[in-house]
Amino acid sequence: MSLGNLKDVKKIRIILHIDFDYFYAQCEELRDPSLKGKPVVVCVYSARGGDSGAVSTSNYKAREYDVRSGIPIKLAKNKLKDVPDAMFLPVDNDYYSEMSDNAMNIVRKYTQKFELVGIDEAFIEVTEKLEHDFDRAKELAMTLKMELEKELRLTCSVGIAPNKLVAKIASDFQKPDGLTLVKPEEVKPFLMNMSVGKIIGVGKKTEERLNEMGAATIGELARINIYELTKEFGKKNGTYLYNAARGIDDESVVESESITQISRINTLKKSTNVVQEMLYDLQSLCKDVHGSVIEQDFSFKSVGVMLVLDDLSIKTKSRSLKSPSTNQDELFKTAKTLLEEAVGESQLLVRRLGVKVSELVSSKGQDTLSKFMTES
Ligand code: TTP
Ligand code: CA
Repeated sequence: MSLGNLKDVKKIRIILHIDFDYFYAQCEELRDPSLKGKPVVVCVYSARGGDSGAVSTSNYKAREYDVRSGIPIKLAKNKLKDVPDAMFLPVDNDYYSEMSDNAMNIVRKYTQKFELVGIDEAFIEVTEKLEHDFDRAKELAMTLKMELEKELRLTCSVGIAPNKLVAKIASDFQKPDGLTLVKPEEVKPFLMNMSVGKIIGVGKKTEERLNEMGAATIGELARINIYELTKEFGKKNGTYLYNAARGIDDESVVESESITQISRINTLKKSTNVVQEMLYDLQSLCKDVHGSVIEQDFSFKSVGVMLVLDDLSIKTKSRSLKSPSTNQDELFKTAKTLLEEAVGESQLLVRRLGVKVSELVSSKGQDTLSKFMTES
C-alpha cells in the first residue's frame, strides 16, 4: 500500500446510527406484553376531546393496515375498524424518556463519541477504538443489539457506514431489528437506487422538486450538475445535495451533553416477591450506582427502582429527594421504600431489579438534565 492510500484509510471513519424500532409502541408492548401480536397505535389526543388528535407511532402489525405517524386518530380507527384487538393508547412521555435513558446509557458504554439525535436515535463513532476495521464494527453492533435485547428487551436497527448520512440511511434499510453494514467501497451502489427522500433533510417538497428535475433516485440525482442544484436550492443546500448524492458527508459526531441518569439492572437468582430476598441485590445495585455517581462527580435529586416482573412487564417507581444528595445510605433507604411500595402493588414475582438516580447535578452545581429533541 502506498503512503497516499494509507493516509486515505486513516481518514475513513466508522459511524453507527442506532434507531430503536417503533419506539413508543415497543415501550408499550414491554409494559404490557399482552399487546404483542396486536396492532398498537400510540396517540396524541388533542385538547378538543374525543378522537381528535394524531397518531404518534404504531407497531409493525398496525403498519400492515397503513396506520403511521402523523395521521389523524379518526383515520387510524377507520383503517382498523375490522380488527377487534387493535389497541389505541395515549402517549406517556415520561415513561418513554425513562426507557430512552436506560437504552442510551447502554449505547454510551460503547464509546465516548456518542451523539443523541432524538429520543430513540443516536450516532456513535468507533473509528479509533476499532482501528478502522469495519468487520469489527459489525461485531460490535451485534454485541450492542444483544445487550439491549437482554437487558431491556428492546430491539433497534443499526446502520454502519463511513459517515452519518449513509449510516442513517443504512439503519432504516432493514427495519425492524436490522443491521446493515455499508463499507466505503459499497456506498455508491448502496445509494444508487434509493429514493432521494431517504437523504436526511430532504422533505416532501424538495423530493417533489427533485422528481420534477428527473431525480427520483439518488443515482439520478448524482447526474445533475452542481450549477443546476445550487441554482435551484441555493449554494448551501445545492452543495449538500450534490455531495449527498455521492455519499459524501463530513459532519462529525458531536458528543452530547453529559448523562441524564445512572442506572444498574440485575437479574435475581430466583424470582421472588419477598422484599427481604431482594435486599442483597438492592444493596449491591445501590453500591454500583453510587460508585458511578461519585466517580463522575455528580449528586442526584431523584431515585427510582425498576422491576421486571415474571410476565416480563415492567413496573417503575421514582421519588424526588428534598435536596441533591451523594449519600449511599439515603439512596439505599429511598430505593428500599420504593421497592416495598412497588412489590406491595403487584401480585407477580420479580425477575429483575434495577436502581437509578436522575436529576443529576454536577459538582460545579450545573443542572445536567438535558432534554431530548423530540420530533413531534
Ligand atoms: P421514529 O424513529 O421516526 O419512528 P418509530 O421508532 O416509531 O418507528 P421506526 O421503527 O420506523 O423507527 O420516531 C421515534 C418516536 O418518536 C416514535 O416512536 C414516536 C415519536 N414520533 C412522534 O411522536 N410523531 C412523529 O410524527 C414521529 C415520526 C415520531
Ligand atoms: Ca425509531
